[in-house]
Amino acid sequence: MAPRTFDLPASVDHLVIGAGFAGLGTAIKLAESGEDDFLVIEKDGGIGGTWRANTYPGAACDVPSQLYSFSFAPNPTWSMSFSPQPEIETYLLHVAEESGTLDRFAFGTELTDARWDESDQRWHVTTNRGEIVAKTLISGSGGLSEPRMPDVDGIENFQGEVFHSARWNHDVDLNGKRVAVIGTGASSIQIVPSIQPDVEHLDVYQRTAPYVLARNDRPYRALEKLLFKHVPGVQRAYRTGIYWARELYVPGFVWNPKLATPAKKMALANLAKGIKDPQLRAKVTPNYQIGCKRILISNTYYPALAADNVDLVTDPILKVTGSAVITTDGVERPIDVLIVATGFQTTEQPIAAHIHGRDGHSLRDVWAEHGMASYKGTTTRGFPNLFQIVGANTGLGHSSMVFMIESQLAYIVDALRTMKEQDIAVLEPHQSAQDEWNNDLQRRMRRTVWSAGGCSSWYLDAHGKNTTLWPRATFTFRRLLARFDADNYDLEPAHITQGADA
Ligand code: N01
Repeated sequence: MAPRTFDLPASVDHLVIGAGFAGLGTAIKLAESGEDDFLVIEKDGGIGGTWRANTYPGAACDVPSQLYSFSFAPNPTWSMSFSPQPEIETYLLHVAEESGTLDRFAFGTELTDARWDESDQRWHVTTNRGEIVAKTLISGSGGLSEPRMPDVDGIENFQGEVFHSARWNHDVDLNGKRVAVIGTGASSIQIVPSIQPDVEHLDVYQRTAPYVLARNDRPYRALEKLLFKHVPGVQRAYRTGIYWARELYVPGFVWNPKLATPAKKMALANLAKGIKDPQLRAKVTPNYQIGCKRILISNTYYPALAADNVDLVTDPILKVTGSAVITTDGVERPIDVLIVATGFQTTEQPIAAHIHGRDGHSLRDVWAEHGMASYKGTTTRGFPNLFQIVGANTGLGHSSMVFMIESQLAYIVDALRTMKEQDIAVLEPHQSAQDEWNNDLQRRMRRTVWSAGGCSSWYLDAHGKNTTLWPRATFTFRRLLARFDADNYDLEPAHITQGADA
């Protein structure tokens, strides 16, 4: 799809940031609810968000597509139970086209600054393509969008090709090359088996071993696809079954890690099946509780590690030179290409630095001392009429983020309906409601596997506080956000006459 460019409007009712699942879902729900005056700005050139940005070899979803898709836009043509990235990107584009909202998307448009102006009760937003004034700002900028480069000494001096997993350089031919991959997270375990057969040699630098379960992936049969398309309820039944199977992980994560013992046994069986060499097995056996870091799924990662042209390196990296990686034991491993699969900036969302609230402070300033904190992961004291999708403590380690996004969309749409019905110009959560919400979350967090599981992970911020994950069942999140709770908000009417003597 060629990116559309058009002059930005001077003002809109609702300005949406990002064209991934969150931004697209917002556009569709705004249009459905009659809130037609909106614009979605997206810095990239098209629809898709993370599913457009992550094009590395082997990129695929580790949540089944029946669940990792909009409930209101089922796709009967998924080829596999876990969809590859290109299919998800195509799905999102198709949903956007069908929704009739595509003409409200301005691509190549990046928010550089947003300031709440008390005098006109509006957000004043600066983009690389001009200014826009908006009643509400709805951010769907994504929790996993900004790559995090590793703090490895000398990496900038490397003379070969170096790129992050989320910014894959498709111009680099890996055939016959000596390649290093830093990191063994969800991205790496998809990349490693995809490139291993082609490269001359592959060094995989592991800091912490992940738990890897078998990936029960399979192509959908023609009959299933026919049923999905023509027999009402079949696809929904699949989705419901997958939802509840995934929800079974919650007790082991948030109540008692012992309940996750069966999952641990399955992961260790997958390891034993994939790797026969006892020394390599020992190196990749995790030493913390399952679930503490994201549980990964793959049938091909362990066999790839066991291949003759792969070395798993567990000695810490000392530095990178112009042509090699040197570990602390003094071993130098020459390479042609360095791939960093070291994840994303999760606990300090980059957009937070650009959004300035009532008193001029940015979200980043406000969150600097105690970490990200919002009300219901959606609204934030001091930032009137700002809605964040996939905000603080809305992430999941076990199920579909699309479920959480749809829960937040219902809340936001109900908030906008309330504003309209009650002639409210400005809403902002009570400090007490926000504090109570976060105190409760952090109290629940203490006994979760993410806090007590003996690992460090991207779920935790610099203070060791979990500001990313939701520590309860996902249906509880949905219930708590089902209705906009005006009682927990300061609500202001519009200033009487803007610009007139008062
Ligand atoms: O990133 P990660 P990711 N030296 O942060 C290591 C989603 N996702 O891109 O564990 C050496 O998980 C780091 O080591 P350690 C999913 O939510 C989904 O893989 O911190 N190593 C770790 O091994 C996922 O959780 C899909 O000790 C360093 C790795 O880099 C999230 O994205 C697919 C290092 C980073 O792992 C992020 O996954 C892919 C250093 N200096 C991703 N710094 C789906 O299928 C970091 N590491 C849906």
